Amino acid sequence: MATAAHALTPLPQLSRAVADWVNSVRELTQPRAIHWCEGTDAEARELTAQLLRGGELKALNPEYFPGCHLYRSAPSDVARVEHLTYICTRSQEDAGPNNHWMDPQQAHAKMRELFRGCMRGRTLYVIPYCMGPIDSPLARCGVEITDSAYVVLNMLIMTRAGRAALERIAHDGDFVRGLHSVGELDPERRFIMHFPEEIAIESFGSGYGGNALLGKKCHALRIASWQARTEGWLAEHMLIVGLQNPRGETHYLACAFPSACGKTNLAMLIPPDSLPGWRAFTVGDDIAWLHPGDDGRLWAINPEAGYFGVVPGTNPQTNRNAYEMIRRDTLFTNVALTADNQPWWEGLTTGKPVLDWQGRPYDPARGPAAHPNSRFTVSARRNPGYSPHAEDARGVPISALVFGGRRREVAPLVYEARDWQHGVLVGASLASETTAAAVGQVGVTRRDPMAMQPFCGYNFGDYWQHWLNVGAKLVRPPRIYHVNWFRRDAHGKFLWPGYGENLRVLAWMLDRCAGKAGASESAVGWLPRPADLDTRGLHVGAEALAALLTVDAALWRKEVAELREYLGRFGSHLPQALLAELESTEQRLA
Ligand code: OXD
Ligand code: MN
Repeated sequence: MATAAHALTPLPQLSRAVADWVNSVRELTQPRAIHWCEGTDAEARELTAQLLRGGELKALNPEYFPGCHLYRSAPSDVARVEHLTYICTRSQEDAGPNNHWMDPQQAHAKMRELFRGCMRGRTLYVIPYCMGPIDSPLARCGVEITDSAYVVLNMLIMTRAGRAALERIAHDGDFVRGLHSVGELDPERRFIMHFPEEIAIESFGSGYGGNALLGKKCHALRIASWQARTEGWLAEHMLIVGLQNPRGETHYLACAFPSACGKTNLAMLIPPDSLPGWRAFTVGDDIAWLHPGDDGRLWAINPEAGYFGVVPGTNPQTNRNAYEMIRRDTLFTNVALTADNQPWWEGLTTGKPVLDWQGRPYDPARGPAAHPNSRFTVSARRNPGYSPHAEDARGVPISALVFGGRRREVAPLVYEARDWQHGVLVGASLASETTAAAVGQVGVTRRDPMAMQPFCGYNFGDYWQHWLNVGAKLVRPPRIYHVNWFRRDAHGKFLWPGYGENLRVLAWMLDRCAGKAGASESAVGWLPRPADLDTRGLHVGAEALAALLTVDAALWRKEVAELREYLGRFGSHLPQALLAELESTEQRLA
């Protein structure tokens, strides 16, 4: 039964530790007012009204997009900033060559100067939040302090935020401290600092997504990966999807892909009409916390409660459920507008943009109408395919882990690792073309082990050893796969249709797990032969399918030589077992 509002303990009295921290931040940042977030709908409505009055939010066409709003970020603040993101550990070796590192004392001193007085004339918001179902022993809590009401609105959608989270913090004792200020949005005064040894985050100068919604990348990946290592679990950049086969059995897969490579689409997969009887259920679209269970299987929860998805490309053909989901109660960031105030983005086949993402009259000569990294923020409950088990306290059991990159060549459509140890090498070997999700050049192939290059809070060498250790605890480990939906032919055309058709590949994996599907052995792992895939109704020529399922030994020898060079950078931290796997692969390719 709901308790009357007047009977509730005031939020600042719930946790002494949180109140003391808020006080010390108040002294440093000098805000005009403090707002503790209750997490109620009324509060979200009030904050929305306030941003609408101030012109920071724009209401979208209420007939076609009820409850939807547009936010435009500063043009220099539209993506994650990996070059300004630091892991601050006492020893640089603990952060590893995969991270930018700063000494914690130096970083704190630098950030103190940036934060000093930065909230004068602003409101300081306190957002207690829980990552994961509020009653799950696998969930972890944090508190974000921010001076951005836009960040609050996002956090209210993306996490379980408010009173219940603070009650849990008061009970559990510990919480991740995340301090954020948009500052002056000056790219020259922007830093995203992580202190895993203190479970703390300090982010200044950006109001955008992964830089500012601290529960997401900063907490649920960078800090959580560190916590997971100490506690014996894994925090991964993975979607979680349940697939129900025509016999009514559901199996769950957790899939790691770099940013903007289709995780949301795969998590919300719509089975093609030619594969009747299949259904897909989304548990999560970006992050998975994986725990070895008492039964020797790997269990997963999604720490998030919403989706912060890439908008361009979303349409009824590519992702009907996402298209429907974002037509109501959705916060859009950096999309274009039509004449009748509907959001517009590249990939929509209807409507016409009149204002671009910066609010200027649309001129194709200036580039796309919507920013390529424009986003929607929406509650997971709006997803018509939201899994009935997404909120289960113990999570869902994982049958297969899938790594995938965006590669024009080299990586075949799919292959299966020989065992867990080999699978760790397969994950570590992930490489992908860069996307607009982070500032920097787009389309360059870079190493992105386990899709965690921007997100692992410690030395990758130690991280791979931790993966091996977790595998050793699993009596029934998931099988491990690698996929590439992005292979192209000599003319640059995609060989594989992707989207719902990916189900054919996932179905093969699940049949392999059940010991029912065939495969042929290659130097890099097990591949389906064309006949092993269900190709009923699939419009892919025999030649294209053969190309998709080919391992080109010459290209792979080059690939593996590059991988050896890359892994060598981790020196004594590189697990011997991984090196041995690499050597076996080299021998098979020789
Ligand atoms: C994201 C990302 O926003 O990976 O999920 O950049
Ligand atoms: Mn992501």
